[in-house]
Amino acid sequence: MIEDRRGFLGGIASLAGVGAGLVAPVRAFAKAATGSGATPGAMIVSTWDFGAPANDAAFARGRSGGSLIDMVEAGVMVPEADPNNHSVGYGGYPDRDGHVTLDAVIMDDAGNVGAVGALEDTVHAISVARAVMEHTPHTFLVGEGATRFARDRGFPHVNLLTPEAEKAWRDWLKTQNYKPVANSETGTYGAGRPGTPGGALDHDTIGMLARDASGRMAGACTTSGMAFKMRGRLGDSPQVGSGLYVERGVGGATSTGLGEEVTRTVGTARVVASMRHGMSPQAACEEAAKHIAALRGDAIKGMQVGFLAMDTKGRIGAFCLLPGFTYAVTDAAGHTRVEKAPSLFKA
Ligand code: SD4
Repeated sequence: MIEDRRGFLGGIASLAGVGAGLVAPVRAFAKAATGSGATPGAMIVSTWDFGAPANDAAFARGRSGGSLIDMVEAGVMVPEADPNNHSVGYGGYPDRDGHVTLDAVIMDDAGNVGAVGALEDTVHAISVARAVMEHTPHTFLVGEGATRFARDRGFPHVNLLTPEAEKAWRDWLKTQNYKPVANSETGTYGAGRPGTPGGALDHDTIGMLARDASGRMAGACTTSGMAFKMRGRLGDSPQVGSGLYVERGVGGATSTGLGEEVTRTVGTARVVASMRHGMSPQAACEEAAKHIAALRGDAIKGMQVGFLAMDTKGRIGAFCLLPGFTYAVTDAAGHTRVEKAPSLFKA
């Protein structure tokens, strides 16, 4: 666990009252989780099959009295710390210059949000995003400033480039062929060994949404972005309304896949807006994916984008461009399953 010392911005934040009320325990969640007064529907959803152990960690945090923000943070910290996951946190594939850079956002349904982009030398980007939310007057820090903020807050300096990821990068340098591969994220969860979702040109993300029995919600999204991306490239993941959006009384959505396609359509804000206007989470995810396809035509051929949404009642929606997007669902009893999302195209 990362030491959380008070940095110089801590004083500003407490003066401003930033993040007040975010750490109240989720009693309603605990009630639902123990079965009394349980509401139907999902409690936690996350992208890809490696979301399953992350959901379990989030559920455990909720059971032990954590807030929704505590839950989504604890959940996505699992793949962030996994060196075998080449697309999130430690062990992530670097940019084309050999630097591992991380993007993350965390958000609740009251408009509290924190994000970091192009963060370096820090394992838990989501915790730095949370610190931005709770200890600064800002919503988004990037690059050198984000990394300096992480050091100021006491997050340890860690070299994120593992020997395996460095070898993949050096191999890639020989050809410098850049083409994202669809669905390289999914893979081996449940096959008896840790998930290794990364292909050599992998890009992926964990996006997670959690709710309590009263329908309050929070979400988190964290990634190392596209493997071998241009230095300075930011994807959809850390951007509110693209990688993640949560709205009180409506629900939330998160995205994965080729971030540029989600960013140009502000995909998750669109999904949540459709839900606000009465669409089911499933219909809203389908509408957003179809919109990308209609807008972009041949430009998205062979590219993957996936949307995952949950409303305040725990109804889920998931839809993608190409077959292969999977997601993990945890119910109020703590049972987790992995599902396949329907797709717009056959292949
Ligand atoms: C990005 N959307 O940086 C992220 C990558 C991702 O599954 O989600 N891949 O573009």
